[in-house]
This record gives sequence, C-alpha cells and structure tokens, in this order.
Amino acid sequence: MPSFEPVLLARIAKPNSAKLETYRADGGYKALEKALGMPPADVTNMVKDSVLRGRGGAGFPAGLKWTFLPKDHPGPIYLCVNADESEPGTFNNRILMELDPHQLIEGIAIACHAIKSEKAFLYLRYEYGRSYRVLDAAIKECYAAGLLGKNILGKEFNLDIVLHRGAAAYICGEETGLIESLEGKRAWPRIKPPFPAIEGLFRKPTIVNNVETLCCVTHILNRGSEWFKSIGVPPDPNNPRDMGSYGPKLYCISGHVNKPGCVELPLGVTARELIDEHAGGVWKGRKAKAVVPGGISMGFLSADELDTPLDFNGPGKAGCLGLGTAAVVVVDDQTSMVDVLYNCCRFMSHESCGQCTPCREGTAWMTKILERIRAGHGKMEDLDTLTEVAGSMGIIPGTTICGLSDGAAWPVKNAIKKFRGDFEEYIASGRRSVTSAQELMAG
Ligand code: L3W
Ligand code: SF4
Repeated sequence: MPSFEPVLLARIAKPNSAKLETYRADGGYKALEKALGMPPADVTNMVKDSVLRGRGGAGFPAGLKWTFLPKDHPGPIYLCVNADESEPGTFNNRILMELDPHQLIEGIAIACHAIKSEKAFLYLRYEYGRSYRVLDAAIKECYAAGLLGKNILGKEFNLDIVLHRGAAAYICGEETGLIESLEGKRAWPRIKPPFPAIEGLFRKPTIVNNVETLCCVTHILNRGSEWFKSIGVPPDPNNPRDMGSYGPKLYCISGHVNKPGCVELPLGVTARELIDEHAGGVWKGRKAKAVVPGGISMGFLSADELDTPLDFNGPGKAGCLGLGTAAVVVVDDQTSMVDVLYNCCRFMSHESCGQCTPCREGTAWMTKILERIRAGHGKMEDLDTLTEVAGSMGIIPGTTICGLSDGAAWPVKNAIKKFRGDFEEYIASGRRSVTSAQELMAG
C-alpha cells in the first residue's frame, strides 16, 4: 500500500499536543467556525455525503443516523459520546482522547451544531484515569476560551459538555446500556426500537457516536466529503447494498506480534500487511494461527485468510461477524484455540448483564464446557454442544436484547468451525492447561 499521511494521529507526536494553544496553532477550531457558518442541515448533509461509518463496531453511517432525529423537535436533543472503550484489544479512542482531545471536542461541537443539541455527555470508560484528566483540562480550556458555553465563537450556538466517568463494565458501551447508566441506573440495554435517535437519554432524542467517528467529523468539515471518499474502499459494484468503507481508520494490533501498537491507515489494509509491515511480524519467528480482525466479538481469521481486507465488508466475507473495532489480535501457531476461546467466553460470561436467559446462561455454559475441556475431562460431543448453545443465543436468532450475545456466540461458532482440529486434539490428548493468571495464582 502506498505511504499514507496520517489524519487522525497527525498531531499526537507534537509537544503539548493536548493543549488548546498547540491545537489552535495548527488551525484547530477552524472546522467548527466553518460549520457554524452553515445551516445545521448542510453540516449533516456533508457528513452524510462522506459516508462516514461509525467506528465503534457496527459501521452504521453517522450522517444518516443524525437524519433519524425527529424534525422540528422542541428539544432538548442530546449527543452521547461513546468513550466506554472496552472491547478487548481496543485502545484507539484512548490515544485520541489523551493525545489530541481538542480534535474530539471540535468534532463534538460540530456534531451538536448539526443535530441542534446544546448538551453533550462524554461517557468515559471508568478505568481511563489519564483520559479523564486530559479531557477535563481540555474542556476547561474551551470554556475559558469561549469555545464551550454560551455564544460560542460569537455565534448563536451554546454547548455544554458533561464528562461522565462510566461504571466499569463492558455493557456500558452498548448504546442503550450507556444511556441507562448515564441516567443513574444499572446499564441494562433497552429493547430497540425505539432507537435512541427517537427516544434516548431521559426519553429525549439522542445521538450516540463513538470517539473516532466524531474525530473524523472535524476533518470532513475541514477538507470536504470528497476528500474523505478519496481514502479507503469504494462500494463493490456487484453489491448494490454496499456503501463503501471510506476514510482513515485506527487499527490496534496486539497479541503475539513483535511490535504491538496503533496505526492509522486507509480502510481496507489486509491483516497480513498490518502484521508484517506495521507490527514487526509474528513474535519469536513463529507463524500466525488465527487473527481476530476487530475485537474478540468478531470471531477469527485463519492463517489462510490473512489477505482479507479489513474494511467493513472483508471480515464478513471471511466468515467473521464484521470489522468491529478494527482491533487486530494475533494468535501464534504454538497457542491452542481452546485456551483462546476459553478466555473469550470467560470475558463475555463475566460481562453479560444477565437480563436475557440465552445470553446469561449460554455464556456461562460455554465457559464451563471449556473449563472442563481444559481440565482434561472434555468429550468430543462437547464441540457439538458448544455449537448448539452458541446457535441459540443472540439478536440474529432473535432471543436477546442486545448484541453482546452475538458477540459471545460468534467466536465459539467460528473457532470450532475453523479450528476444530485444535479442539479434537486437545480433547483426545486429555491434557490439562494451567495458563490463566487465576489458575496460576491458585497454584
Ligand atoms: C435509528 C434505525 N437508528 C440502527 C443505529 C443504532 C446504533 C447504530 C448501530 O453496536 C456493535 C457490535 C460490535 N433507526 C437504526 C438506528 N441504528 N438502525 O445505528 O446499530 P446496531 O444495532 O447495528 O449496532 P450496536 O448495537 O449499536 C453493536 C460492537 O458494537 N461491540 C463492541 C463494542 C465495543 C466498542 C469499543 O470498545 N470501542 O465499541 C460489541 O458488541 O461490533 O456489532 O447507534 O441506534 N432504524
Ligand atoms: Fe444483557 Fe446479554 Fe441480554 Fe445484552 S444480550 S441485554 S448483555 S443479557
């Protein structure tokens, strides 16, 4: 892939990159000035024309989502910034918040102008203490400089940002769980519809957007929707429903690689290129056995699927759930998929909110079966039981409220289908694994 000039990460290596003064010296808040000179509907149309797709996991077009708000609503209308970054392997939002918070705040202000909102809630993952301190300081700088509060930049535009620390649970990142949590309740996802755009926070129309999505908005205003569409992958002409995968994307790379980190590239880079050219290859001279394309909920690419483009379509074509958060986790060929899947299931079982029986019970059963296999007591029929349990849970068969259950079931279906040999070999050998920290501590 030809060299690419970073957009979202362009400023992060500069000294004092989080300071308002540095941001403004680089032309910061010019995009907001431009947006405030445009009618809100024109800003929405610009973002809609760019086909900016949500970076939080689902890839839903952001501008289109904004058009779902009721017309001529008396208000209030709210923006919730989903900064509850918790998908395993995902840390792109943290980098954006800690190293360039004003890029995000500018995107929030532009979005609020577009959707006619005067109040944004930034819902931040509780564990992100440094992000909290940096954002808090940046928001205070904005109030002092007239970039938040009343009559921003001398225009008839008011905006307050409330920085809210989350409740330290994965489910708080599900948009309606986030809303419930902001309302002071347990983060139990709501049945949709109504979607938040119609009835969200405090039962008012609400837009929920991810941090990286809003950072992209700043650049779309600055450089235009055609510029945004010049980056990434155009729609597949053979698929009339494909809307393309445009723009830059932050890819997090972790697991068994020599150089874990976060890189910004045009959407559509392949898993192989990410691992070999941007993460220094698989560690210890080994080969990749499996690669998570975008957070563990998405399932696994096998070693012969590494040329899959990591755009919004590629992982789906390779049998994964989707691109997800573009958090790539590499598993080397010395690691058993039994151990990998056990970790995935244990995480999901712990994080299930428990409202829906198939999710609460399914995640727990799958974890227990894998525990049994890892204890050396597995049976070959366990593999069919795991597949059957996974097949009974999720929005896709219509048995649960939110997508966590699908994200818990998919890696199980995927791992057993693509790596069945690993499971069979493990069960047949009767060996016992002691690899988790908990088990090691327990002796
Ligand atoms: C109005 C309609 N709005 C859809 C909106 C909806 C939401 C967005 C996408 O995310 C993903 C999952 C994992 N009228 C609408 C409408 N919308 N139809 O569009 O909706 P949806 O339901 O496709 O997805 P979702 O439930 O919002 C689920 C990923 O999130 N995930 C990972 C989360 C972790 C992070 C992180 O750590 N950064 O994001 C976990 O499940 O990929 O596919 O706004 O309201 N007719
Ligand atoms: Fe809770 Fe799971 Fe139901 Fe989602 S699917 S609401 S996490 S029990």
